[in-house]
Amino acid sequence: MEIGVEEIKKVVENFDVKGSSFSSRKFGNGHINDSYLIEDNSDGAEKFILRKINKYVFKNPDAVVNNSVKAVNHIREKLLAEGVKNYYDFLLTFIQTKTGGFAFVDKNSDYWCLTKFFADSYTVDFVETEKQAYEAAKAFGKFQKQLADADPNEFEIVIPDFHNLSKRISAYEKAAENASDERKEKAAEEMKTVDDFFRIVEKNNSLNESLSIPLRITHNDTKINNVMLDNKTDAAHCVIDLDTVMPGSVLSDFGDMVRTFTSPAEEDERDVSKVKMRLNIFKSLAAGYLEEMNGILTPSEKENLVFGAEMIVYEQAVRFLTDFFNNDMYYKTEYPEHNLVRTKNQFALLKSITEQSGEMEKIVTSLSAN
Ligand code: GN1
Ligand code: MG
Repeated sequence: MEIGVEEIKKVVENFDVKGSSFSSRKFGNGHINDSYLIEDNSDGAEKFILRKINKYVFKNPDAVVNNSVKAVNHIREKLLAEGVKNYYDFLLTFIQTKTGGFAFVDKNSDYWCLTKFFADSYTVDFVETEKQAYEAAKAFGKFQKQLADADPNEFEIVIPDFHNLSKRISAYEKAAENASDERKEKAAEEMKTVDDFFRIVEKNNSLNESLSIPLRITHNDTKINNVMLDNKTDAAHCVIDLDTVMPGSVLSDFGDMVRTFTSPAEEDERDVSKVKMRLNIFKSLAAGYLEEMNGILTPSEKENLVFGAEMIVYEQAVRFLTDFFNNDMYYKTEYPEHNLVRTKNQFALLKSITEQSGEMEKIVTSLSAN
């Protein structure tokens, strides 16, 4: 439901901000939470992002806020120890509410968070240049590196089994059982593709059983549009959207970068002939990421980065298809077949990745040998 400007203003007034006259507009392309760009008109200088946490997706919004703030505090300490005085240029700043705490809870029990907006920066929904891929991947790598010594036990699980592929498959099977015949007929080919790539689920299960991939604090939504890039230099200011920061595996973070950086088209592009894994962009991505994380990753993590890409793109296709069968309860959609279009798009990308996985492996091997 669309929220009026006046209501937004009332929410903002609960935060510890100086101004008294605010304007707002809807912001960003997130599928889950609602975001607004807030401008403080009284002194004109300050801009903020106000976000309402989606209660359907995040059953424990307190955990979302706590994890985000914990991650930011941890990174701030790191930057200060390195002598970075303008740490706020490289880190999200959460604004406190007037009563303390970092979330305002309204009368509908909705949670709202306010963060400072990065001036002179931009986001993209698909990568245009190798430099953008390099910088954004370096930013996500740095984020993982800065949190590498954080204790995973101190972070809460904001969404249980978020990247548990077997459970995603079970949810998909259940949704397919209950789906309308019409939706199932439309998705017949994609249902077959889920089965055709089942080896990914099997490999993932055996990797999990081997316990060779350590649990780390990961971002879990490493989409290209979750990095703020500098207007002038394209260097990354910082990563945003910390809702899903929690214990996880680097394979899924790396995989989600490959998913959202390497295709020249957005994830809901209907013309799947435009969807492909661009090897030059992958190379820049891997270079930026490994520049930060090469010294930290275990051999098994490095060996499985490319598999992480296959796994995440497959998982995302399955998630979109599941939601299509569930009549679009989870992701925001703009038309009835939106989730099916996204599924087809992701499967086209998966095919392109599997065709080039040998080349991708070679790139990772040579970069991680440095
Ligand atoms: C959701 O919030 P947003 O749009 O950045 C989703 C991700 C998916 C992504 C697909 C909490 O991210 O896991 O990869 O859509 N977030 C959640 O674009 O489910
Ligand atoms: Mg998100």
